[in-house]
Amino acid sequence: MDRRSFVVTGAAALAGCIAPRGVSRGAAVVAASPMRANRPVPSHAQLAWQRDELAMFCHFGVNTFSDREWGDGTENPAIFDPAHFDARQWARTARAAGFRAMILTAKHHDGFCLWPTATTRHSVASSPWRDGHGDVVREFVDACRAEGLTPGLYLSPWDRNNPAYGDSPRYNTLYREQLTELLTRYGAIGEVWFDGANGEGPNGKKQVYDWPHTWALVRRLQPDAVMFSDAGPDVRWCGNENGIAGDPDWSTVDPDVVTYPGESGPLIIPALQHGDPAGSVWRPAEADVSIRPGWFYHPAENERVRSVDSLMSLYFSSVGRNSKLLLNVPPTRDGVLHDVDVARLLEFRTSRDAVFARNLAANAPTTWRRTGNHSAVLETDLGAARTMRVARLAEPIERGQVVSRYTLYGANDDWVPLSHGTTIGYAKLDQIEPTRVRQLRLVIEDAEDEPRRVVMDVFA
Ligand code: FUL
Repeated sequence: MDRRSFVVTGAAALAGCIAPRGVSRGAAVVAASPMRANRPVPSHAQLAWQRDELAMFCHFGVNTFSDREWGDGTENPAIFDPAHFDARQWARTARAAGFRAMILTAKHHDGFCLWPTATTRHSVASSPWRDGHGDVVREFVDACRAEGLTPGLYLSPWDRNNPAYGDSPRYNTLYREQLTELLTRYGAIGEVWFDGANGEGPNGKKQVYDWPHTWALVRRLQPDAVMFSDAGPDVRWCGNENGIAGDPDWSTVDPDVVTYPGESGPLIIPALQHGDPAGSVWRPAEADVSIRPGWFYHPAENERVRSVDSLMSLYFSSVGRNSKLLLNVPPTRDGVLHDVDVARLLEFRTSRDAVFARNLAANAPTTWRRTGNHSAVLETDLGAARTMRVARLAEPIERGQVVSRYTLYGANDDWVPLSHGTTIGYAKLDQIEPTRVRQLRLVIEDAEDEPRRVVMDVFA
């Protein structure tokens, strides 16, 4: 379902008051050389977020039981009763598949809260699950920690159940109370995920969100968390729900273009997809997509789980384009990940391990030389002719992102171009027609500033 059609503008004036993380706080600011402009760099939290590479999204709630994608808020909490609920199985699977973080829909648009909140009776406390004493958020967070994964939470601002929705100040206060519960009861939360959907309330009224205060609250309660939304402030949506990052994909943005979640207009999607090489704020892209057609579990989709090839292609179009992949794997009505999804995730891991098994350039002699203020050449000698299929390029992003155009050449006898590209950033993965090469030459043809030494790994 396209959330854009439910998005309404109107909060723009409220947005933009909170300082972006990359600029405001404890970022690894690098002393500028005379040639170097003062470019944005990531905070420690943004760096850690990016290095996770893979996060698993879990859409779970009353929709799981009603077989819908968007509940309307009239669902009876009695339908929520996962007989074999096991968050540890979710986390064990995620970890075995090489994921390092997980995000749970603590509340989706239907307003049903997966934790026993004091703000509404529309929650697990009114369900038969664990006799009304259960707490999905608690079990989720505990399971993540037990498996060494970073937990994250999604709290839908759009709430089709709550009578306060549409009564703007009253609902904004309630929304912040819900966030306060989530961000004070469960220890460190790595990512807080804000959706931009903004439909009408059950009372037919329009809600005007108060993003600056909401973001400030999160920053105060969980200073080390990153906040995701169309407008960040720390991590931005990549502009589609297909898991495909832009090319080019800059981690820097102009914060005056997308100023609040759900903003629409002709400039928005291109800005989300590509970022801005001249942007003043570090706000990398996250690519969200589901392993199934829907975000929630539907029995009829058991045959429509993505293939390993499709997952590999997502990996190349997200992590391989300077983004992070947030792959949704929805738990079933039993409260576990389905066998088909589990098997597919493990095959995905096996496939990645096979592709990245051996870095042919690991100990190869390599030279880096600047050829101009915005250009450089990296040369590697593999020692013997090898068949290569994938190149992984990486800029030292803790010091910023600058490369805007490059060509990779290989030679056994004659030099031939192997791939052309635009941005590199945290990681750029180039799939190459299998070619036997002994020498490799990466030519940085253009950059926003003096390029710093790029790391190149090569895989057979
Ligand atoms: C969208 C929502 O409307 C979908 O249901 C889902 O949660 C997706 C990740 O975000 O905006």
